[in-house]
Amino acid sequence: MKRLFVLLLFNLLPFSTTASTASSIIIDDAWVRASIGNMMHTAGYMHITNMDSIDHRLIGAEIVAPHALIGKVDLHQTVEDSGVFRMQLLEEGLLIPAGETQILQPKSTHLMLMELNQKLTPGMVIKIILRFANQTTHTVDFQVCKLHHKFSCAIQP
Ligand SMILES: [Cu+2]
Repeated sequence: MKRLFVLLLFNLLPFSTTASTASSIIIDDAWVRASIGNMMHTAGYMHITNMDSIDHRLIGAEIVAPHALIGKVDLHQTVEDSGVFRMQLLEEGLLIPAGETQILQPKSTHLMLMELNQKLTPGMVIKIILRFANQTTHTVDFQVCKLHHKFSCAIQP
C-alpha cells in the first residue's frame, strides 16, 4: 500500500511541475478602495510580480466572495489628456514582463469594480479571481481600505 502511494506521488509530479506556472506570479498589497458616497463602482490595486522567465498577461478578473456581492471587473488604465484624467479599458489585458513587477495604484493601472450591488466598507475582504492568458488563475484577497495617498491597508502575505 505504501509502495502504491509512492508510485502515485511520482505520477503526480509532472502535473505539479506544470502547475508551478501559477505560483511564478506573486501578488502583494492587494486592496480595494472603500466606496465613496453613493458610487457603486470603485477600484482595486496590487503589485503583480512575474518570477517566471517568460512574460505573462493578466486578461481578466471576477469577484467570487463575499457571495452576496455582485459586480463586474475590468482592467483599466488612467491616462492624462490635457490635464484631464480619463480611464481606458485595457482591451488586451496587462502584460507582466518576465522578472518584472506591475504596480496597480491610484491614478494608474487598476482593476475597475463596477455595477456593484452593495457598498464596500473598510474591513471587508473581497476575493477576486485573476485570470491569466496561459489559462492559470490566482485567487486573491483584497482588503477594503480608505483611500490614503501612497498607503494601503493591505494585509502583507
Ligand atoms: Cu477605472
